[in-house]
Amino acid sequence: MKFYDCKTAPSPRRVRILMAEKAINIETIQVDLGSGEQFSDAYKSITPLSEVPLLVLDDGTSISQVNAICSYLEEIYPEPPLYGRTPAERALVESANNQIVMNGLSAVAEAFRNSTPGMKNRALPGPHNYAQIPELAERGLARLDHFFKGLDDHFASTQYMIGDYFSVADISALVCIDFAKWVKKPIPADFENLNRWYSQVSERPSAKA
Ligand SMILES: N[C@@H](CCC(=O)N[C@@H](CS)C(=O)NCC(=O)O)C(=O)O
Repeated sequence: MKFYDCKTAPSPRRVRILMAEKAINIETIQVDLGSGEQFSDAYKSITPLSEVPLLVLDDGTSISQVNAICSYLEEIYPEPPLYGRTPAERALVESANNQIVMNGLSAVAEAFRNSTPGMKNRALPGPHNYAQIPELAERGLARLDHFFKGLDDHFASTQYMIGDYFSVADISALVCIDFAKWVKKPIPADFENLNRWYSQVSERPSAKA
């Protein structure tokens, strides 16, 4: 297997943390997004999406999208389980993970990609150029305020995203909070519950991935 990564980018970090939790070692190839390597003919011949992360299996099967890659790795490296241990827990993990992607990660991406000068015409990842819409950057920041408040309320009564069980939803939320620093949105100091959870998950060795 080969894992196509960019060590500074948030999406592949979600996969890296999952791999660290499971102590998986996969040959890793860095794609330099800063210099536009994702648009090179060599990389486009592997994935027309021009995005990272990407997992290429030994038979040449190419899997894109963080959620698909992480689910695949969970199947073939089931320990420790990060997608739930019972049918109900699996449903709760998937529900929480989807909400973090929709309401958290996409809000940061919206704010970052629509306001950063270096992202001009790159308001969305992928092979097509889209102009920035400043209103979407503002909306992303407003959505993040709501997202942080929702998490702070959530962690008032629970240790992790799903009870006392550390899951892939915690990985996604951790990466989201760190990504939010790119748009100057740290966790507000008075969000004690969210800060407690963040310190706890950040201290796991996998968080360095
Ligand atoms: N929906 C994709 C999103 C992946 C994504 O946004 N990747 C970014 C890096 S964090 C990327 O490849 N950006 C390339 C670009 O901006 O041209 C997934 O879940 O894997």
